[in-house]
Amino acid sequence: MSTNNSFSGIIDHYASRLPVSEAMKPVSLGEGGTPLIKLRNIPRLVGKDIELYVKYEGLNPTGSFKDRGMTLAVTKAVEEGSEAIICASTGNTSAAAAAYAARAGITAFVLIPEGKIALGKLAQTLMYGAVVIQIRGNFDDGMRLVKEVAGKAPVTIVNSINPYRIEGQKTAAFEIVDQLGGAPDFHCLPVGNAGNITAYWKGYSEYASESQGHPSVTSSCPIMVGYQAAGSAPFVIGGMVDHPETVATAIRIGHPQSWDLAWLAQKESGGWFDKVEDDEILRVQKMLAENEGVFCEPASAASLAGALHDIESGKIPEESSIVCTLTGNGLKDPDTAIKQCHIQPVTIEPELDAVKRAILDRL
Ligand code: AN7
Repeated sequence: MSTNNSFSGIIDHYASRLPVSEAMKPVSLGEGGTPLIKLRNIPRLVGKDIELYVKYEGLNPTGSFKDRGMTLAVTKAVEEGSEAIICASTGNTSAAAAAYAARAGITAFVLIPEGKIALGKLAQTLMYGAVVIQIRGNFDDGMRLVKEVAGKAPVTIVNSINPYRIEGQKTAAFEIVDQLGGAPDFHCLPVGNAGNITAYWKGYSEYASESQGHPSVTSSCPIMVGYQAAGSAPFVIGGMVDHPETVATAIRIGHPQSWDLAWLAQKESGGWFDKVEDDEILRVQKMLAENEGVFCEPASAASLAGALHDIESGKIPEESSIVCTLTGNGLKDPDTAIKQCHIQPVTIEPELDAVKRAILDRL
């Protein structure tokens, strides 16, 4: 789904800032280089003087931000001689793992919670030819099993506990600073395992420390804000959740893997975690599509839904610049999208009069 053909992938583009060698052969699908879209209509609708941007990660090759980390994790796995990778996933990691494994000519094993991943993600993962293992349990069960099995079999884990995933994903923060000419005041993200908020914080921090002593580059760090679905909100509750639930299946995670690092990002940046109800997530997903022409999946809308709530309350003050990461493409989850569209298509006979009536009825 990438739109930027001149961008040759994050390893080539950011080699000097990544743990890579000259000799390395990137396993790439041209990930990264995603648009940062300034919202025009929503700030007006909410009546606030804010600069609000979305980083549209749904335009990566497999339709989510996971590609940034997966290109590096799979490149390294291949370099180290691995012939198979494994992950637990709520859907997007499995799609990315499957695609990059296909590209590298190695095998991907993915553990997914039965019946709880969006249709598009399942379709992708099967098409790319991964070995799909559905478990009668949730993501957290899958993650526990992956860790256990990886100790006993010759497979490389490519969940975000693999440090190369975080290294690859930090490049999104570099892009935002380059696109805006500096860091935003606030950066809002949906949080599941908390790998991504950890990665962004690493990216912003590295860029900011590099620009010290270079007066021409003004880069500081944003305040990091993480939003969770109300039924899967361990960072808000302050402890693990054993039976997470949410319509945003991508972030249906109760035992986050990057627990300590995410708290560090929150503390160091002066940010916070909050939760968003499912109906609010869906309302904002539709609002964004309808008013800006940007279609993201439900989990991604949690970032904007949370931000709008905090803008409304004044916790995020007027005149702030805010970036919300839209982590995945709306096409990933067609079932949830169609279910919430109250205006369904009309069906008519293939005749001019019938078309005219259908149009006039709606003007
Ligand atoms: C669209 O695919 O964990 O806080 O297994 O797919 O870094 O976990 C997905 C996570 C946000 C949360 N938005 O990111 C998986 C998986 C979307 C996602 C998250 C995910 P993290």
